[in-house]
Amino acid sequence: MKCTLKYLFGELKPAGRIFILLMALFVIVSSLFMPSIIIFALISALFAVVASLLITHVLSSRKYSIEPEMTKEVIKSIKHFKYVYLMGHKRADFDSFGACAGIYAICRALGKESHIIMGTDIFAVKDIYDKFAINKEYDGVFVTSAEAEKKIDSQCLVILCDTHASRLVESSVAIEKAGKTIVLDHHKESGQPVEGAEKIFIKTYFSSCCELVAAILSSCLVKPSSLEAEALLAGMMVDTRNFGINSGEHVFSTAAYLCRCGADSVAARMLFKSTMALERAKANAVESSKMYKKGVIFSVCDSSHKNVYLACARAADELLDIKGVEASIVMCRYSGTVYVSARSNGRIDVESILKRVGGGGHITMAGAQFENKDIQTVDTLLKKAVDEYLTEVN
Ligand SMILES: [Mn+2]
Repeated sequence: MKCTLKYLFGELKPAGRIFILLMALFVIVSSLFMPSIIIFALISALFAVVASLLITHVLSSRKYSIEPEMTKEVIKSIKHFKYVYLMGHKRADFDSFGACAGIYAICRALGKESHIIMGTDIFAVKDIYDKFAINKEYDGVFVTSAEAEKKIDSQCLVILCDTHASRLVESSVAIEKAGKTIVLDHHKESGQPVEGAEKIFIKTYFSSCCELVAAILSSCLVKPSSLEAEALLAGMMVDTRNFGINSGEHVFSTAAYLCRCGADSVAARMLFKSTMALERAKANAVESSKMYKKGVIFSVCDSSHKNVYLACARAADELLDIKGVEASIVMCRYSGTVYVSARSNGRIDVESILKRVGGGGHITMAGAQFENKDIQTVDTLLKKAVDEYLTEVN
């Protein structure tokens, strides 16, 4: 009985609860003044209860139609905590940024104060970030890592998007200080996972973290704003290389859903405009590339550009468009660190190659970083990893 009552009142929406209370009041009043219609009133009340239960059941089963466990956990936790902090990986990209913007929409719908933590290097997402920054609706939403670390305590929930590796997290202090951390990622397990995260959801069948977040949004029937939908679409476009890879029916239906929410695909495409310096660095990397073996091409992106690793990633993308290239591996060195971007058309598993040298990612897209090593040493390590991989698969 206690359970039934809890179910009746706990699961019902406020309107359903008021409806039941009104019916109960109707029964009491009619029994006092018009005993003859008690039976009619009781039947009406019973009917109302059954109808409300059915409606609630239909609504709740529809509510979490996609990834019910993950969606339920995210919603339950957001409701439970006083503040929510959303965070991506270091050197934010469109996917981590878009995913945070999508979760922000859920927090807003649930009336929860939430903030998006922005690191120091936001070059890659500057254009979309600026669109949010000039919009008054997002006043005070973005905070720096230092501000967040000061404010976060046990009353705060942290949701980490697009990575689960501790070395890539924007702020590990935020996770340490928060009451709870949930991780939403689509990358294969790579490296040491973040410590102190209560729930880690790694769903590798999603093309991007943005697609994963869009699934949560549609599952809990929260509509993102058109700008948030644009950020989510941009994230999906980056991780699917403009719908060139990992783009099945589910990716296109998610893109259609985001367009229905107001995302402008042309505006999203415009976000990818490059700078002349980056394009030059990319072109140099493409020109100096050398085929290693079995369609694996190597190159070095030689530039003093502050964001050379972006040119490196784009060069790796572009090399894949060359006939005969199955996988591309591009290296660059910036402030003591060697960055590696690897791409593949799906026939060579670059994740398996980079995992051997401490990197991670996906079959078609992977990366690695090496501190205190020179390009030559990294080049040798990578070629050894390629050899090992090729012997293993052939
Ligand atoms: Mn991603």
